[in-house]
Amino acid sequence: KHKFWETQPVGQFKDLGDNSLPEGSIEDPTPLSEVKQEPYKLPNLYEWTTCDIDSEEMCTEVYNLLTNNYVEDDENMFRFNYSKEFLRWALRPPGYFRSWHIGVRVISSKKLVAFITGVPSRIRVRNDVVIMAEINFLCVHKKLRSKRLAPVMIKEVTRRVHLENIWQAAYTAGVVLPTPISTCQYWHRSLNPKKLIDVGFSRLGARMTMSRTIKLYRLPESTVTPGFRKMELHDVPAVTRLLRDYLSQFVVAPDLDENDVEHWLLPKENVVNSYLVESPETHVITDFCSFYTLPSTILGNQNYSSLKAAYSYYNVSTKTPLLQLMNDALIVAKRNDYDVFNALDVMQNESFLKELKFGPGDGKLHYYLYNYRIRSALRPSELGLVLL
Ligand code: YNC
Ligand code: MG
Repeated sequence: KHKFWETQPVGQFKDLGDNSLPEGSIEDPTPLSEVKQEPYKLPNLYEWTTCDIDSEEMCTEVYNLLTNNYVEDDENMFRFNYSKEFLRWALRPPGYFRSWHIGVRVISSKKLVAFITGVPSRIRVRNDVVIMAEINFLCVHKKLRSKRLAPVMIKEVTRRVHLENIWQAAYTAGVVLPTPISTCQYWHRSLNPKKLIDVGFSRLGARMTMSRTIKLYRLPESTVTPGFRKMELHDVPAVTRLLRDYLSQFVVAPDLDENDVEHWLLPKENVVNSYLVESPETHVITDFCSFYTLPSTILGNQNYSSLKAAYSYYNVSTKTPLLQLMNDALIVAKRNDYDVFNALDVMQNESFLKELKFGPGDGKLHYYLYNYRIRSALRPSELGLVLL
């Protein structure tokens, strides 16, 4: 059934429920001298290219490939539209390897037709902190689908990860592969219900009018928590402590240091937003929330071409109730013209989703580890990891 994935060091369906298998690495690392030195062979007419995402020209090529060929919803109404600034942010975290930003071109025309990326990350699984690659942005041009190009790209990124002496990876996908460590669900909170209904993202509920719907999702102009403000550079040490402490409760979570927090969480216009609560009395930072910006292209609508979506990222509450903190996040997202606020049911998110009027989406998101076995699937609430 999975001709490629059956050959890979991942949890296999046949082994589900076999508790005799140990947790952790599936295959031992090999000496670096035994890692294949030359790239995997592509079909004739295609060649590998390493993408210099710093170059405006290369970044535009990647942006155009993804804008036209990346992930769509099941009904092909929307397609992710990661911005160039977002791609630069996502692909250049501390310690990144340019060799892990991999493209495929048509030799004759030099047209970019496929892409896959990795970035390094420390991920803790129970008590084991493992250096992994986070694999993302796997994309094959629509005209080249179902030709088994994806397995070659996955093998090539694996080879380049191995060359850096890294042997594990984490990734998410909407499709079921061998075998998810957890299966999560997206929830959506309407901020601009009229537009969402007009473009077919949501539907008017039974016995609801448009004006009642608009009233239902209305939010106040300003946030309610005293001391709620945007995160700044000088907050990095305090936010790092807050996050490390909070994430330690989850089975799988990133092991973040100050450099990671500065990169991943310091606000970046149109890419990532972070807010915190600084106690007006003690000036202690007690709570934190963040979301990233990922618009979707609206396919085939006369009136609208883009949906502005916020995606819940990392949130920590120690003093402000999580419900109130996230309500403030919704308020700032609404004030900044987002149409919808999305969140997975990971971490403690279930505690606010229903009450803050999020509705369940139809797609699922499956989380995977490469070359790392987990005894049995985790509940979404045991996951402390959000990938982009
Ligand atoms: C997928 N999303 O099952 P089997 S998510 C992994 N992730 O293999 P072909 C996938 N594998 O089942 P197509 C996958 N989708 O026969 C399909 N596959 O064993 C497997 N879509 O290859 C599939 N982006 O080339 C099958 O399929 C084999 O032409 C079939 O290409 C697939 O970024 C794709 O959804 C996804 O652009 C490129 O459909 C194409 O259909 C496409 O014939 C729209 O491939 C965009 C899209 C995926 C977003 C993502 C995470 C990717 C993770 C890859 C796995 C990483 C492993 C770890 C490596 C480092 C290890 C170290 C150390
Ligand atoms: Mg293919």
